[in-house]
Amino acid sequence: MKKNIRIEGMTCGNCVKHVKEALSELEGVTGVDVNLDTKTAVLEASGDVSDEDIKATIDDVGYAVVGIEKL
Ligand SMILES: [Cu+2]
Repeated sequence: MKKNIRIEGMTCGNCVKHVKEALSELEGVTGVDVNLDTKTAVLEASGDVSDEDIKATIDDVGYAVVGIEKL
C-alpha cells in the first residue's frame, strides 16, 4: 500500500524529521519519504494504514493533513 499525504504546517528540516519519525512508528510502515518543498509525505506499508490513523498521528506532532490519496 502506498499513500500520498498533503501536510500543512511544515517549515523546516525539523518538521520533516518529526513527521517522518511519527509516521514511521505506525504499524506495518516500511518507508516514509517527506518532502518539504511539496509539503507531502509518501507512506509505504505492508498492510493497510487508515487515513484516520495517519491524520491522528500527524495531528499529534502538531501538523495538519489536508489530503490523502492512494497511489
Ligand atoms: Cu520546523
